[in-house]
Amino acid sequence: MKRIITYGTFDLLHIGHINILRRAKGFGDYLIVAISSDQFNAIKDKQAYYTFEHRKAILEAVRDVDQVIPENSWKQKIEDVQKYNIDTFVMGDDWKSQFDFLNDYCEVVYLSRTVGISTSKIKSDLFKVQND
Ligand code: C2G
Repeated sequence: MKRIITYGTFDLLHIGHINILRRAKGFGDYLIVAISSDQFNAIKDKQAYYTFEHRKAILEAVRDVDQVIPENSWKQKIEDVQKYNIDTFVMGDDWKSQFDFLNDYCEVVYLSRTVGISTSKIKSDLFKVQND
């Protein structure tokens, strides 16, 4: 069984998230998603609309996702890859080369982002609609 892992905030789940999850699952049989805790989002300077618990429950309902774990630190990836016996690490290519150090532990794959959608775009578009 090939095991895949990916990381992110996954706030206000949208087609860009679904595309990367579906494509990541295509590399194997079991997909683990590490979602940023609310505390780690503060470190990433991201204010998620949904709490960690809600983002976790939403992702757990996504067909391609087999397990959701918390991401609490930038430093946990090597330990995660070993602990969960990961074959392939997948991220969107906005992170290209940032995680190449994982090549010593598993396959590292960067996939093209879905153009034209992001959580911040959703927030700013809704703000505009509200204020038109
Ligand atoms: N993504 C995508 N296309 C988009 C938007 C996002 O492919 N239009 C991908 C990102 O490249 C990432 C994943 O969806 O692989 C999750 O994106 P975010 O929730 O924005 O996660 P991020 O803040 O990039 O956190 O340790 C890694 C970090 O936790 C990644």
